[in-house]
Amino acid sequence: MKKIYFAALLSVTMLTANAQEPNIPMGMFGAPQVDVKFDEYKAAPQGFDQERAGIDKGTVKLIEYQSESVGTTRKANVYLPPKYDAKKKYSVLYLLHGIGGDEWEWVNDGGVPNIIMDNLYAEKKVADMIVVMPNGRAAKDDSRSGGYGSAPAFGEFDKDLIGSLIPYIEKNFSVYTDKNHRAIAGLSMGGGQSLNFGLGHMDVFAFVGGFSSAPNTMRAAQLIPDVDKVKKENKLLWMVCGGADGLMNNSAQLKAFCDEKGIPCTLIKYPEGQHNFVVWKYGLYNFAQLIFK
Ligand code: FER
Repeated sequence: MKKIYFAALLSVTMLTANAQEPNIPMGMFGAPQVDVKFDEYKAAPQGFDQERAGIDKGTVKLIEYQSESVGTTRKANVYLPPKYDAKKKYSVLYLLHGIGGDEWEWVNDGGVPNIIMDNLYAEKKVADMIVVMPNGRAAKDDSRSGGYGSAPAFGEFDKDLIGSLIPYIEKNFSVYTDKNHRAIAGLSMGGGQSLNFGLGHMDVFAFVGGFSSAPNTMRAAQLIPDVDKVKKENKLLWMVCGGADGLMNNSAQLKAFCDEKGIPCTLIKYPEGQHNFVVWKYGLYNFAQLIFK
């Protein structure tokens, strides 16, 4: 029942114009209308998201920090890789949730980021990194009950992220503190946030990923006012979206712009993929292997 309600709300919202909605017609049922050349889809190997016996495991820790912009104590989950060693230095991936989620969505609702990362570590396919999963709803009430009404709070989150969370992480964990060791990616609303904040703050993040990014994604010409700057400063702009996801245009309009301007950018269409963790797990699995390298 909840699912049906959510799907109905999603399609109604997609057809309703809002300030950040694409300037591109969404078409019947939000079908993709931007003509774009997708990058090659390569399936993830069987078992990439299954817990494996006999390998070292990381841990997920809930942290609390004082948010200057929101004025409250806020929470985030932090994945520390197997054998996290404070004598070493790690890069940081900030991994954001969707409109119905919070700091627990990736961990508890089917994203299994710790399993995906543990498996990648065991196969030596990722650089040393920790993964920070914040609450992206920058409001005093940052609970899931906010629904679509909390969309503006998602837009405010960069102030909290850059002003309070990043400094907290850099003070309390053994991590590098420069843009070349920070990445941002997320699912749906979190994908839009990652594209907006990642490209909007290229002095903070060099690696940017959007998985099934939502209509909060800014239009490409606004997002990338300076083509030369993004070519110089961004090290990775990587997106995936399900082929059966009505939100494809948010990613496709950015990909089309980048292709036209010669900006390196990846957009993979997950075959028949819908708006769910099948696509988002694939996103994390691939994005994590491309960053900090
Ligand atoms: C919308 C459709 C989808 C929208 C947000 C979403 C703010 C987000 C979905 C998600 O995060 O799963 O029109 O407007």
